[in-house]
Amino acid sequence: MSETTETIFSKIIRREIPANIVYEDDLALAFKDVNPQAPVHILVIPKKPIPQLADAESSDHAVLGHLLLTAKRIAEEAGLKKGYRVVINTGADGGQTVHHLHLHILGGRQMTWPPG
Ligand code: DGP
Repeated sequence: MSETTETIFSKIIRREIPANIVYEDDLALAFKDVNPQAPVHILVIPKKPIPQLADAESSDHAVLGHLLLTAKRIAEEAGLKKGYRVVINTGADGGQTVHHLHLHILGGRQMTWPPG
């Protein structure tokens, strides 16, 4: 398991830095990405500081399922009726820059494949 470190997302959870928060419950927080790559770009994070998907454990199955269902709910609330993409960048090759697990919800435009 990679080392658990303090990240900017921990500070957002604790309201130490501002973010445009769109959803919160006991397990998860969702807020608009500061550098949006689509008309809708929202991040969903667990409050538990799991650094990356590769560090998730069997005991995290409930929170991982909750993150996906939360992403679905937020996409519905954002009006993404035509579809959307959910992305988890993991580790260096995955392009992860913030080492606190997060799901990107991207929508409001046609996505392309393959991703970069
Ligand atoms: P990733 O490359 O998958 O680790 O994505 C990290 C995302 O986090 C990136 O799209 C930009 C976003 N981000 C980084 N710092 C902040 C911040 O301080 N506030 C918000 N709202 N988003 C941030």
